[in-house]
Amino acid sequence: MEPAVKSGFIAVAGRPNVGKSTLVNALAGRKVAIVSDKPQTTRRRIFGVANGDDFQLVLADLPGFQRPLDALTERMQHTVDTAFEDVDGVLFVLSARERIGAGDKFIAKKVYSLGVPVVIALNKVDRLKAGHIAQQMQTAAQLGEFHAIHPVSAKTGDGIGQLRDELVALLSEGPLYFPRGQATDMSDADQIAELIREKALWLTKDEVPHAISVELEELGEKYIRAFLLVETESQKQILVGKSGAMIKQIGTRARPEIEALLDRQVFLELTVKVRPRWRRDTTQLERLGL
Ligand SMILES: Nc1nc2c(ncn2[C@@H]2O[C@H](COP(=O)(O)OP(=O)(O)OP(=O)(O)O)[C@@H](O)[C@H]2O)c(=O)[nH]1
Ligand SMILES: [Mg+2]
Repeated sequence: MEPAVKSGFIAVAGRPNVGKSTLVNALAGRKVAIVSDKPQTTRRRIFGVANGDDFQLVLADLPGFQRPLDALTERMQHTVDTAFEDVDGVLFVLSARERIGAGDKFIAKKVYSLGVPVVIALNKVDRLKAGHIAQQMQTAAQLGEFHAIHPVSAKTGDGIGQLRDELVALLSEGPLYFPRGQATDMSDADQIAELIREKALWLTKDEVPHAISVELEELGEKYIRAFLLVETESQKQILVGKSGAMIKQIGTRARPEIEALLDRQVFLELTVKVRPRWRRDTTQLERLGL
């Protein structure tokens, strides 16, 4: 018989770009969620699983809280709102590098009203002066009745072990929700599409990153074909690049990670396509799993 484990779900909340996905990856000990320097990288809920000998901590990585602008961001915010049902706690992520302000207060109002313990991760403390960190800790503490507060760096791994222990302590005895060794609920196809999108996000700027979506067309033993969807012809030109340089660069960066995920060599074929207004079109969004 399997020995008893402590298990449960923790929702990860915070403003866009504070490092929620980086933190989920650090806690899970594996890259499950894509990360970029652009806000609104995460578009739907992703489970990242941290497995220990006697625990299974399931983290729900979420889009950042935001004011909806179109059908896509509306659905992203809906995902966030519904993700708070039936969790054992909330990991409220703040960036120590930014002013803790109105956006964080708005989120605090929501998470402190759920009736579950709220653990604050004050992230991005790497290379910050101790005095500044202490000040930010104080401001963070004033946001509500927190259960615990941890200064961490998801990037360097500083404080991650203690934070994991803190979250595991919130769980009670329960079943294994995922087989041991499985770190996410995402299919290979979804992870591949996300990895391609991640590389495209890092290489583009302004409005372009927000207009990109990736659709996997073929996932074969050898060949992987994917479409990068954008909304306009000019975005397409940017993504293709001069003589195809940009799309080639995206492929070159994505392929090694895809090969590591699948544990085999593949040919990756990427095509950029214009799909006008896909962010406003619910049929398109559903097709893209958003
Ligand atoms: N210096 C530093 N940068 C970090 C740290 N954690 C995350 N970042 C950076 O912050 C940026 C955003 O990281 P993400 O993990 O994508 O942030 P997110 O909160 O998931 O963002 P959304 O999904 O857009 O809401 C990236 O450039 C990360 O490399 C950290 O501990 N220290
Ligand atoms: Mg994210």
